[in-house]
Amino acid sequence: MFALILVDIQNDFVPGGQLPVPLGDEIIPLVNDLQDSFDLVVATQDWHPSNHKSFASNHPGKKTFEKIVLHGLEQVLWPNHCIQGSGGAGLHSRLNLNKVEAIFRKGMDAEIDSYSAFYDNGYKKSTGLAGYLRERKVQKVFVCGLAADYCVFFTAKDSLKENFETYIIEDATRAIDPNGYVKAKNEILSSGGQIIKSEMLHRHL
Ligand code: VGL
Ligand code: ZN
Repeated sequence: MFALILVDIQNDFVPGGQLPVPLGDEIIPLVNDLQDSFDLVVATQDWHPSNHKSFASNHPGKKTFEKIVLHGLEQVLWPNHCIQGSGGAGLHSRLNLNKVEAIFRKGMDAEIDSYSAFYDNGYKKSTGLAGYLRERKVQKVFVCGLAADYCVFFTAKDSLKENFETYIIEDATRAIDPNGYVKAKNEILSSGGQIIKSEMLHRHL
């Protein structure tokens, strides 16, 4: 079975949002088309309380995009984004959700960030996604969405750790920082993952 994971395609991550990924909204028509080729489609939703420690606003004197150490882990300080119940946290209105069987929320613990769809950044808690995919007999996991250098990357990395055959569909993602994406891509390739373009998808299904 083949699963497609739609990572954080939320209003705050597209132009006009609080943490816009450049050209992030461009992926939506392709992501909608891709869904038809999969046995299972799931989505993730970044879903932070307003006191989340990944927000620069919760560290007086610190600026956005500054890095700190938070409970022993490197943490980028982000603008406030994807606050639970806010419009910015909503999945994008043009994203087709009809085939999405489950939405995994993440980033709800104020003390730790959570980029991956599988675990928080400190591997303290699982979202249950790996077990869910295994119960649905998924062998191949395809990742798309936002942002390529953060949540898409960490989701693909954990998917490989969980022994799924893992692909990033490159044209169905956009990065916050293009240099960060080059590094991310190399790490996925060297860990046994694959980076494909959607036009090549048929060769892998
Ligand atoms: C993300 C930064 C902070 C992402 C989420 O979805 O890539 N990036 N929270
Ligand atoms: Zn976040």
